[in-house]
This record gives sequence, C-alpha cells and structure tokens, in this order.
Amino acid sequence: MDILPLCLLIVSCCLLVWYLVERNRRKTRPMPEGLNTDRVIPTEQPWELYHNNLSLCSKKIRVCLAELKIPYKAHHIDLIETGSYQNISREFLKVNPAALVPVLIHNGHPIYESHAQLQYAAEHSATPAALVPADPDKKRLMEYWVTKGSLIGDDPLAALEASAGNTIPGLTLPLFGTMIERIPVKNILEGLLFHRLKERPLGFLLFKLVGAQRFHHIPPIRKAIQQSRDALNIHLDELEAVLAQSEGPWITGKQFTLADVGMMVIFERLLEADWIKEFLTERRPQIGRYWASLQTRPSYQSAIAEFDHPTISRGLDRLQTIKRHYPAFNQAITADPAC
Ligand SMILES: N[C@@H](CCC(=O)N[C@@H](CS)C(=O)NCC(=O)O)C(=O)O
Repeated sequence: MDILPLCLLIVSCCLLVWYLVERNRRKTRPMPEGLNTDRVIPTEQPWELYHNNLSLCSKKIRVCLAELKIPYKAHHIDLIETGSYQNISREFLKVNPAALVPVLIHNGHPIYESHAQLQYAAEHSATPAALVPADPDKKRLMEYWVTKGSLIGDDPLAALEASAGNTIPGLTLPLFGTMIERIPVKNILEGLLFHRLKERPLGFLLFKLVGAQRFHHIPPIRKAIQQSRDALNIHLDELEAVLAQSEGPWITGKQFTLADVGMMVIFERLLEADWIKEFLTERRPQIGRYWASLQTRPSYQSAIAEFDHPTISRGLDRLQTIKRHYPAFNQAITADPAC
C-alpha cells in the first residue's frame, strides 16, 4: 500500500476516535427548569452566576440580583457571538448540560431557566416583597408580563405570539451577523461538532460565509426577522395599553417588579441591535416614558451598562455602517413578510 493513503487512513481514524471520545465527554441534554437539588456545583459563595455580557437572559438575572442587592460571584462564559463556544466546554457542561446561560447557583445547587431564576431569587432574598406585589391582581399582572418577557423553548420562532422575549433572537440576527464577522470559522465548527442545537452554529456559519451585508437575501432569515418584528409590534401595543391604565411609572403601578426587569432587557436589546427607533415611535408615548424611567434605575447602570463587551459595540457600529451603505438591507428587514 502507498504511504500517502495509509497516512490519510491513520489520521482519519485518529480524528474519528478523538471525536467519539470528545463527544462522549461533552454530552448535552435539556435540563429541568428551577432548582436542581440533585446537582452539586463547587462554589465559593452562597450565590454564583454563570452568565454572558450580551445574553438577554443573563442581563435579566443580573438586573434582578442588583435590584435585590444580592452579592454574587460572576463567571463570564463566552458564547460564539462574543468569541468562542465556552458554553459547550467540558467544564461548563458540568454546570449546565443544556449548554445555556444563565445558570444561577444557590448554596451549590443550580437553578435553570432565567424566568425561574427571577422568581427563585426574589423568594430567597432578604427582602422577598421587594420585586413582587402583595396585591393578588397586581401579582397576576406581574406574572403575565414575566412570562411575556421570557425566552421560551429551544426554538423561539415557534412561539412568537406567546412572548415578547421570543421575538428577540430573530431581531438580533442582524447584530449576530456583524458580531460573527471577526470570529474564526474554526470556533463555529466546534459548535457544529458538539452543540446540542445544531441549527444555531449552522446559522452562524451561514452568516459568516454569506457576509452580514448579504444575509438578508436568504429567505428564511428575512422571514424570521420580519415575523419577529411584527409579533413584537403586537406585544408592544399591548404594553402601551397596560401602561396607559397603570398609575405608573411601572407595569403594575408604583412598585418596580420582576415584570419590569424582563422588559428592561428587551428594550436594551432593541437599543443595542439598532431597532429602538423602529419600535419607540410617537404612537407609543407611554413606552417612551417607561423606557426612559427604566434607564434611570441604578440596576440598569450596574447590571447592563457596565457589562459592555467589545464585540457588541463593534457589531453595532458595523451594523449601522451596513445600513448606511446598503439601503436594500434596511428595506429587506423592515418590509412585509410577503416581500
Ligand atoms: N429559556 C432559557 C434560554 C437560555 C438561552 O437560550 N440562553 C442563550 C443566551 S440568551 C444561550 O446560552 N445561547 C448559547 C447557545 O445557544 O450556544 C432561559 O430563559 O434561561
């Protein structure tokens, strides 16, 4: 046998063995939401948080912890859009086999799903009434808007009508497209090999190959953006009506609650992904005032503004440049789904 085919065969076998061993070490699976007392994570402090600066759900629990004045040890976990797939590393999979952030740890046990983390942190803080109204009607209203602000399920596009939070991944696609420009392809390939939800790394690879200024030509991407935008318009019209009836300045009235935590991070994402002017029009004066009030909370400064990441600001700059130079890009993402 020639030496070259033999070498190729040996290298291929080694790569296959490496892949199988590594895949076995990086097993991923969905995790039950809420507190998992059967899992123990080594910790140094009563409260610890695995999070990412950009991630919407991470922002939400950071704001909640800041509002409740709960001190915690933070572990920043990179996601592909901020550099690499640290969320599918062997170390992080021991913390969350679902490979998702945020993960809140209390006394060594993880709490999965950010909406469950909000409720848990509020209940276990020194001031359980701080972010939850005592009045049952107001509490119900709060819970309704906490659900509205949640990111539900692995495929957000499947439940756009159920939650304003689910519209956010689709609306963030243009920003993801620019953020991914500087991320090496090899980092994305790691996701294709080991990510539980393969469509996510596949989407990023597509953005990378097609280029941020052209990816709106891909019909499913254009459709996802447009449908997310249309669904969010409906959620915001509902919010406008609720705020008009509330005694303000918050959703349930004078008390800032978990519902406002969820909405703060949604508006923040609209700002950082360059959508804010599209949604905060004169047609929604209540929301305009509401967003201004949200930005005055000390938690907005300490849990959001201070957690900028260079890839986010660079991505936004690049997105705005693309919109200036390629008007067709802007038209495509703001046109009707049928177009
Ligand atoms: N429903 C989950 C959603 C968690 C989620 O999708 N997290 C995103 C960041 S916001 C993530 O970890 N993405 C990493 C990836 O898909 O690779 C929650 O509310 O915690």
